[in-house]
Amino acid sequence: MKRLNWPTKSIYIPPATSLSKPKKDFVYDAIFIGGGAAGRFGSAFLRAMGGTQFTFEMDNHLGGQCCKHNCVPEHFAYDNAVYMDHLRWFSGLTWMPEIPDKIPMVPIFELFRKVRDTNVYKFMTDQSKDQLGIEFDIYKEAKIVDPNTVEVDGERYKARNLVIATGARPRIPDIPGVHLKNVLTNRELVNIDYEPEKVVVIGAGKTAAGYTSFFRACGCDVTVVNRSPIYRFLDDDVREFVISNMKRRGIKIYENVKIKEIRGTEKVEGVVIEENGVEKVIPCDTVFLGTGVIPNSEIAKPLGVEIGPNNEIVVNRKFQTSIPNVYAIGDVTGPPYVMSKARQSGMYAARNIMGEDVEMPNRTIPEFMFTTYEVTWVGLTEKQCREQYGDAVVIKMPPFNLDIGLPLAERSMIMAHVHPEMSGFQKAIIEPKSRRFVGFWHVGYGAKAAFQYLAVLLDKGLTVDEMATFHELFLNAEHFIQLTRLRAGQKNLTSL
Ligand code: KPC
Repeated sequence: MKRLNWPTKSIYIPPATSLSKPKKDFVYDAIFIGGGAAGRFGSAFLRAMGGTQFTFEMDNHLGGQCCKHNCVPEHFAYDNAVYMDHLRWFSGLTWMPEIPDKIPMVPIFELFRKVRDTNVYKFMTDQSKDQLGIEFDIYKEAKIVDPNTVEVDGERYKARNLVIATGARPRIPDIPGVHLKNVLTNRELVNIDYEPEKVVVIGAGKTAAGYTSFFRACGCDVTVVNRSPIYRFLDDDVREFVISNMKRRGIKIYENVKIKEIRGTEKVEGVVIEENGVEKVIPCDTVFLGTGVIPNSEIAKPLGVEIGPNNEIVVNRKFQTSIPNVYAIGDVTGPPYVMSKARQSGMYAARNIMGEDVEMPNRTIPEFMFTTYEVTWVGLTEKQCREQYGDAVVIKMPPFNLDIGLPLAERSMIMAHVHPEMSGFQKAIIEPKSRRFVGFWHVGYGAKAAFQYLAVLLDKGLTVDEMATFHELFLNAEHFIQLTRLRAGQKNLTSL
């Protein structure tokens, strides 16, 4: 089975002294297959509890796809996109320089790779070995022999438990032409060696959203095509702000279209779509596939573990598979494909392996995606609140169609003074009878971290009366505290 089929141009090889040799004639508490976020955190937690482990990693580093071509470059591209976007809107204003129409992206990804291939991979090695005491080896493809045995380089190794942490890969849609040159997923994008001019983005998941805005900020002509309405998971008001601001920046969007073909001879030349029965060719030199991921569960199939409809290994909340002593953690277990689940699943597998009887609690998960704004949310939409509770009170900023630069704080101050209607948007959803918050939404800059804690407060039943007593760090990116205080005096809450 070939899993490591993405371009590997990394220059980093950990020093031999960082790597361990697995012991034969020894029974580990656990052998981890895969040292990404899930495998690395699981290994570290198990070691912290006094367990013995060995982790086999196929790639040249621990830390997985996050630092290689997923979350870190996505954040790096987003950060570049915000700078570029803002400088475009402010070009020539006060002290701001004039910005060229086209900004090359190859040097941006070169800089990312340079730091990744040295500092980031080195940190993953050094922390894992020196601070966490993880025993691991790289470039090692493990084969599962039975629930207690793996085979690597022709040798067999034993453990009381097996932990499968093999991640997921981009889902490649079944569209003619999908294998043409310059049809990219996020894996190929970080190694790009040419400058795209016209990009068609297929799909509208979170990765696609971030890169769509990045391509546009670089000055590319960008079109999004999707089989259904995009970003339906967002609250309606938030969705409207996000999409109208993508369009304001010149991004073209085709929703509810059939994607019939990616056309080209050697390289991609266009995407053929069908809209309301009419065929249309969108010329382009690059296609970005943002069509989701598929778990790498193939390694476990010979064991006979239960596999779900999306190729995921089915697990319970202890991350046990259908086979005793075989655990699966992280993206290989299917959605949600989020870091917090990857890392926590490793922790819960380790705790159960070490004799505890614990399940991962069912907490509300905060989420985010990038456009040229940071879009962050937790809990219900206004519509879901009305469906679930029959009513909803909302606190919004700006509260109606007013061109006012609110919310504003660091990073949105200049926008608020130059293009106030573009500074951002936020919304809190309250169930009025209990006065409890059920959802928080924010589009802007710098509010993401707060949502990690808002999620916990929301699960604990945070009320408007409690939030009114919080201390805001004015000017705060999200104005939830002070806006709530403007309403908490009401016996019968009304929207703001
Ligand atoms: C630089 C960085 O921390 C991103 S990669 C994280 C991988 S891991 O710590 O194993 O979750």
